[in-house]
Amino acid sequence: MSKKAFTVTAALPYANGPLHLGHIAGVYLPADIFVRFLRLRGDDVLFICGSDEHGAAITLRAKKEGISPQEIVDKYHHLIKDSFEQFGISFDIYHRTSSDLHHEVSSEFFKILHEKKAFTQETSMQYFDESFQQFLADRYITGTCPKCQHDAAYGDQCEKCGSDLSPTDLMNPISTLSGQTPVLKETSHWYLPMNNHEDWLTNWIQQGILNGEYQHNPGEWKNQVVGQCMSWINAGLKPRAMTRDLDWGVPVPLPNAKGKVLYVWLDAPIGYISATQAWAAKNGKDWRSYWGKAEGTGRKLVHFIGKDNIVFHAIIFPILLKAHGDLILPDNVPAYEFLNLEGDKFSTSRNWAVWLHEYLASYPNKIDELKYVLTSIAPESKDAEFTWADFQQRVNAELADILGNFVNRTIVLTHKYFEGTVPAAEQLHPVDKDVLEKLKSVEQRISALMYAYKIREAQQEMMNIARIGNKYLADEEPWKKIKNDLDRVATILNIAIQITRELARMAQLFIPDTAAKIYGMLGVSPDTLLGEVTPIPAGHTINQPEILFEKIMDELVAKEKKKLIHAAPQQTPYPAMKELIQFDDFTKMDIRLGKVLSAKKMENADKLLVLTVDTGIDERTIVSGIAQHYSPEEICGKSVVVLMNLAPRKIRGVESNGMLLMAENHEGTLSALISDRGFEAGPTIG
Ligand code: B3M
Ligand code: ZN
Repeated sequence: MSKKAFTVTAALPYANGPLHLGHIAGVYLPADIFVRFLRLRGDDVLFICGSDEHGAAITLRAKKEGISPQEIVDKYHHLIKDSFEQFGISFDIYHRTSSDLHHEVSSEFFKILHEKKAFTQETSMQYFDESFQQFLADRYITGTCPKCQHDAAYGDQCEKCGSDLSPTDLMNPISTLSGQTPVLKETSHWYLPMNNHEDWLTNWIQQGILNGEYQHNPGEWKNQVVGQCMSWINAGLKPRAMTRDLDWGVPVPLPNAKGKVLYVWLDAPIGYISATQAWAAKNGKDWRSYWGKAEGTGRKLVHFIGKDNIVFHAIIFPILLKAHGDLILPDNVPAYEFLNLEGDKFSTSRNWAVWLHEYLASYPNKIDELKYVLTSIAPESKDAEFTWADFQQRVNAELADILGNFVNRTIVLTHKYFEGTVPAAEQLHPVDKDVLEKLKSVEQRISALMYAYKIREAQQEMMNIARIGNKYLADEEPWKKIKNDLDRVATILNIAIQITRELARMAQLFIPDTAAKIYGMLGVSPDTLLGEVTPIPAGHTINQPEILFEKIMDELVAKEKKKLIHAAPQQTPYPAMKELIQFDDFTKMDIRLGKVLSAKKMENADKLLVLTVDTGIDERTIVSGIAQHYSPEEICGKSVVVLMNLAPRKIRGVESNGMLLMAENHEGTLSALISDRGFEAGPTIG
């Protein structure tokens, strides 16, 4: 495949607080995986990020902490930068918008647009806080949204309905500085007449056409991105003020603009360009080959962002880039939905979050575990949920039991039967050839999924290599054949070694530390993704096995859930209600009172009991994960609530028909539900 060229940006995090897992899952981790993929394929890629250090988010935090905005951004810029580095997000540069270089670049950018008459200067009455002697825009003013009546809309956007607002659109406006009702006062600003750009934007977003030429494939854009842009355009874009009456930000580089700065959403995206210039200067490169229309022909600009940043990256910044005239526009804006936490939204103000720097401090050796889980649940097309129980389940049942187990068996058996020397593959059986063919198709699927930004599915394809390996060993049973067919065992383990290496090759995208460990065990250097690799030859000596993933214990889950709840005291310890369902949805469930007739522990399973339950219409076997809460003796004879019509499923080889419903309190303790009228088995619950 021909080499491609990319400039990849990740949204500049506001330097007003630490990063939490929602930021990571929804922007930075997918961007990093995408860039690792491009680098391994030999594509020319530059990965840009930095701290967004202007805007109300910063100054309001500074006021709250009683320190200067510069002290706020210095504190959080370094915390964020260090967290990214420790977590292994491999930016080429992590810059910052309070830097002199950024001020120069964004001022120059403004002057170019001003000289091209891209702005209109308008005088208007704007809200002013008399006690703070400050004009109010963006987060400095709040009020009722005229579109959806949300009573906490901001001066630039309503977070509830996503509407684009101006401060004077708000009903019952209140200053977020003083809490008082503001007055109207005259001021002048430079506006971007976005309404003049609707036609070309519509063509560009819907057809991929720019200046009459095909610029990108609109079919590659996510539906929710195109949908949000078109709803903004169809609602009629309005002129937007690109300057503010503030003292913190990039000063407007015009003589008659004292006390005015660039709007943060004008200067922040230019931060991608100033970061590129900083990197290029340091590396003797020409920054224009990463942004220039002439110099960067064929280069794809990709912005990884959260869905609340779509309008700024797919409408406002493209208008600015086009108005500038010499710069490329984005080829794609793969915006992510939101990640929620334990049934509620991440919230900095309510401290309902898992902070990345705290996770790294507690679990410095569990970075790939977090990367794998966050990619497994990535909110690519709809909001998703992080729970510590799911984290434990995926690490233990997928990473440890599938991936770790396969690699360990292959390495251990090669040592056991061949003293750690890769044996020769003698006569290949059809099953061997089939496995090797399957491996080739996995790489092709991963590449196609990655170029389509389907990173979660791509990771599942990587895991399928481990599943193929486990099935191959389980079917071929070298531990049995070793008794009388050494040649066959040699072939099986040679193939298993090649599968292990392919697993490492693909794992480099998603769990790079683990990939490095597997390459270390194999004793070979890491591969690229450039075409086929030569098999590890017979006679090669491998190294000793090492455990790739420690199991996550219940104690860790309990500790983190308790920490979360105590960190947000005003929180009820119980998750928020799930989304509403219709009555018809409920009537599909058949729930009845049952009685446990017998109970026994499931062999080799510390959490499972196998129950025989009288349901009033039958006696059935139900496998239930309550062994750590009830002994067989305790649960036997108890009346329980049974979800009858759950599709049967095999659990550790035992068919379970239905599910026991239990109450779980915030400390994870379970309680059976019993009738207060002493009903026997059979009554339906509805
Ligand atoms: N600082 C992130 C946010 O809205 C914002 C992104 C800027 S990217 C140029 O949370
Ligand atoms: Zn609204």
